[in-house]
Amino acid sequence: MVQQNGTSEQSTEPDYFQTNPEPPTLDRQITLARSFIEQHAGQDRRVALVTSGGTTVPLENQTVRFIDNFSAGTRGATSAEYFLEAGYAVLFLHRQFSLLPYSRHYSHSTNCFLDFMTHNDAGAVVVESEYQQQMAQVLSRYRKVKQDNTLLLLPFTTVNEYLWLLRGLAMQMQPLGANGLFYLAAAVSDFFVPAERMVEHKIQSSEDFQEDLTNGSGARAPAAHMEGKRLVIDLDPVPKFLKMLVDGWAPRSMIVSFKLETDPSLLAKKARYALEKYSHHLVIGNLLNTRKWEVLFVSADGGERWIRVPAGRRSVPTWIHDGAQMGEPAIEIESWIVPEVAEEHTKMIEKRLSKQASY
Ligand code: PAZ
Repeated sequence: MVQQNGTSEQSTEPDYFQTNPEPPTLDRQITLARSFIEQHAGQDRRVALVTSGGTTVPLENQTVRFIDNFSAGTRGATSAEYFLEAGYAVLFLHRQFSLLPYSRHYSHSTNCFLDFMTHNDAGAVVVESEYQQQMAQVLSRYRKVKQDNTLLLLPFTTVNEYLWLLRGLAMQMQPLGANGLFYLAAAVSDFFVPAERMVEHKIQSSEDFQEDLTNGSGARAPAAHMEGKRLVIDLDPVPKFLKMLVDGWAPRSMIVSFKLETDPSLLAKKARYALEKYSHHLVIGNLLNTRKWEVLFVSADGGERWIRVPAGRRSVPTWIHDGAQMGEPAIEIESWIVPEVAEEHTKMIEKRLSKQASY
């Protein structure tokens, strides 16, 4: 496809991976993923790659400053648990130190795990009696996942690490065919600093320490640089990785992407646009302020459908009062999203099988 500026969209892939360095941990992570995928392919188990949390955009090679986004990884970590419950093995590609499946229930920002503990009469540390039941349930699900080796945690921090990992993992998942599922819940930066325009050292704010970074060569200035007292940041667009995933890296898998907006009037339009542009299977739209209790499914067959958790059953932080009744457990919207995605995945696999049988 030729864009208005005359460059080919597909040509961005080799360019990106030729000009932006491979992360030093990539080989190790891909090796771990390969043996995980082989184990589950051998057991004819479906494998979901769940992406989660936000990518960073470093402004310096020796990074002091970086651009980040809001995502805590709640959607990804929660969804991963429901995929595991549905029988999938999960590659959990997540922002380092963001929420993780199972431990998310006792994370430091909402529920400090120490608040669940107490001393018994003998002085031993034990779980408070009121939390015993809930913690026992989480613990037994976690133990089962460890025992079956159905969850592999793969961390990233920068958008560059994310892109290299996504590509590498997608290639490893190719032998799974239709049994592979991509569930792209991470908040990936749309803009970045390309390696060739990244400064090595911390950007100096004081005019007394600034150097001429182009050395009079006429080259483009570094993407982040000082102009007098002002910090100027001039970012390049991140290549359209969803296009590369659908067309090249994972042509036989089911691909589900998320679309985040803040303007309600744009959500359906943008979700449909993404689906038509990339020709994958499903876009799940959500709005920043309501994402924990409503999402919009936009599917390739033309359907658009809201899934909404009713007020009173919403899973919201305890300091927000939404009228939840005592004794009514909150519903995590992912407990509705994931079974629907899994059902669509089943339909896709059955369609493929019947097509193969008719040849
Ligand atoms: O991580 P979180 O639970 O706070 O937020 C989840 C989310 C809004 C990042 C996710 O649902 C999403 O929409 N991801 C895709 C964002 C985008 O690239 O449009």
